[in-house]
Amino acid sequence: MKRALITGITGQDGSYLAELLLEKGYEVHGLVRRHSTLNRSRIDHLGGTENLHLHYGDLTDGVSLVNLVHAIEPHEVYNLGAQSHVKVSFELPEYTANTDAVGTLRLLEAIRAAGIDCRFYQASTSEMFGATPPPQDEGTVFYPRSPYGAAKLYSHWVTVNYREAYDLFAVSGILFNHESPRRGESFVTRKITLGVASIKLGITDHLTLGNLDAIRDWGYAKEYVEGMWRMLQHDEPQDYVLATGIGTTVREFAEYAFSHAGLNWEDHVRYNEAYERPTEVDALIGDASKAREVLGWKPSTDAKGLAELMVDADIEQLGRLVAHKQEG
Ligand code: NDP
Ligand code: GDR
Repeated sequence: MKRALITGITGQDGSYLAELLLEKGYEVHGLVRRHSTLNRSRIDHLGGTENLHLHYGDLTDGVSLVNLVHAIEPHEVYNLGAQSHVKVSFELPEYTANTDAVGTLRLLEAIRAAGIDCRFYQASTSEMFGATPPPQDEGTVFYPRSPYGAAKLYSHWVTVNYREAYDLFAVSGILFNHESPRRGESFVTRKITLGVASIKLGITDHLTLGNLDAIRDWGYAKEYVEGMWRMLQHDEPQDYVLATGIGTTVREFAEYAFSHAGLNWEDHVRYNEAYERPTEVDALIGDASKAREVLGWKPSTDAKGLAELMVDADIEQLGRLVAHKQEG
C-alpha cells in the first residue's frame, strides 16, 4: 500500500487530495497545526476512515517534519501547506516567508535526512509570474508582486535544485487559481458567492470588493488535485502548469454569480480601497498544453460553471443554517 504525506490537509486542496488518494487505496497521513479550537471542517467527513492518519506538525518547526517523515517513510509527499493569502502576505511577510519558503526547504531536508525513496510535489503558483503578461506557461519569466509570490518562487527554485542536486523525484506544479465550495471565505470567488447567498436569503443587501478589473484563470479545485497526483505518477520529474486557459475579470465572475441567483450585481456591489493590494497582479491566464499532452490532464469546468456551482452550494449551506437558527 502506498503511503502519502500531505501538508495543508485541512485546506481546500488538501481535503480534495486526501479524498482522491483514499479512493485510490493510499494510506494518507496529514500534517495538522495546533489551533485553540479544532478547524478540520473540510476533512470532518473523512473522520473514522481507517487509512487516514493525522499528526501534529508545522512547516515552521523543522524537528516535527524530520520526525514525521522518518516515522511515516512516505512514498509521496504533497507540500500544500502555506500562508496562502496574497494580501495577508503584505501584513505578515516574515511569517509568510518562514512557512511558504523556508518551510519547503525544511521538508525537503527532512526527506533527504530520512534517506528514503520518495516523490515530492510542491504547490507552486501562477503568482510567481506576477507582472509578466499572459499567456503564461512553464517557460515564462517570473516576476512576483507580493511577499507570497516571492516566497513561493524560492520554493519553486529550491524544489528544482533538489531534483538536480540530489536526484530527488521533485515536481513543481504551477497552478493557476482554483476554487470550490470549500474555498476560504476571504478569497474573492468565495467572498462573492457567499455574498450572493447572503443577499438572496435577505441576511444583507450588499457586498464590498476591491479591484474588479483583475483577470484570473479560475478552475475547479477538484479537477486540479487530479493533476497533482498525475505529476507524481509520471516516469520523469518535471514542472507543469495547470490552468483553463480562459481569463475572466473579477467583475465578470461577480456578474455570473449574481445573475445565477436572479440578481443584478451592480445593485449590490460596493467598492472599498482597503481590499486593494500595494502591488497588484493584473492578468493571469495559463497555457496548460504541456499537462494536457504529457499527463492527459484537461479541466472541464469554466469560470461561469464554477460561479454557479459555488453559488448553489452557498445558498444551500447558508439556507440550512438559517432554517436551523429559526427552528432553534
Ligand atoms: P488553503 O489556504 O485553503 O490551505 C492552506 C493549508 O496550509 C491549510 O491546511 C493550513 O492549515 C496549512 N498551513 C498554513 N500554515 C501552515 C504551517 N505553518 N504549517 C503547516 N501547515 C500550514 O490553501 P489551498 O488549499 O487553496 O492551496 C493549497 C496550496 O496551493 C497552498 O500552498 C497555496 O499557496 C497553493 N496554491 C493555491 C492555489 C489556489 O488557487 N487555491 C493556486 C496555486 C497555488 P490550517 O487549516 O491550520 O490553517
Ligand atoms: P489571488 O486570489 O490573489 O489571485 O491568490 P484572491 O481571490 O485573493 O484575489 C483575486 C483577485 O481579486 C481581487 N479582489 C479581491 N480579492 C480578495 N481576496 N478580496 C476582495 O474583496 C477583492 N476584491 C477584488 C484581488 O485584488 C485579486 O486581483 C489566489 C490564492 O489562492 C493564492 O494562494 C494562489 O497562489 C493564487 O490564487 C494563484
